[in-house]
Amino acid sequence: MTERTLVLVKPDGVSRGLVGEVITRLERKGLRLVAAELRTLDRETAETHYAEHRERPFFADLVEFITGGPLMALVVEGPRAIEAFRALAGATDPVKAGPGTIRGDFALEVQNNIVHGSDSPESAEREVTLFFPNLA
Ligand code: RTP
Ligand code: MG
Repeated sequence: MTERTLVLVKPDGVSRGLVGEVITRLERKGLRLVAAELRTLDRETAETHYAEHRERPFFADLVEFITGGPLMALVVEGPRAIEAFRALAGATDPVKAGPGTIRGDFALEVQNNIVHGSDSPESAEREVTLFFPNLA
């Protein structure tokens, strides 16, 4: 069944010139771009996006990081797109992410891990609507 997921190339990925690399990898996998926008998040949107982590010790740093420069927001579609993109991204901690994954190939630090991908159908719906309210 076709589903949609929200992918972010985080500010570290944008500043390192990895937008094209991420898009190439997801397109090569067979996923399809539905929407794309380069934007800098305001604090409120960032805190809403990462609301599940509000009580975590890294939350303030995470919000600083994700609002610290432009990010590339993408809506991506395909069969099991949520799981498919999370597999392309690799583990949250880039040192544990396998070689061949985006995080495994391009990152070393847990916060600066290049990409975000929605983690469930419920998160995907919430996040796609947050970033692209006009998307049907
Ligand atoms: P994401 O939400 O960004 O796709 O990443 P994820 O599901 O793999 O990981 P999650 O547990 O949701 O964490 C969200 C983001 O917070 C940063 N983080 N920092 N300093 C830390 O210990 C720490 N832990 C997580 C990362 O940027 C992570 O992707
Ligand atoms: Mg997450």
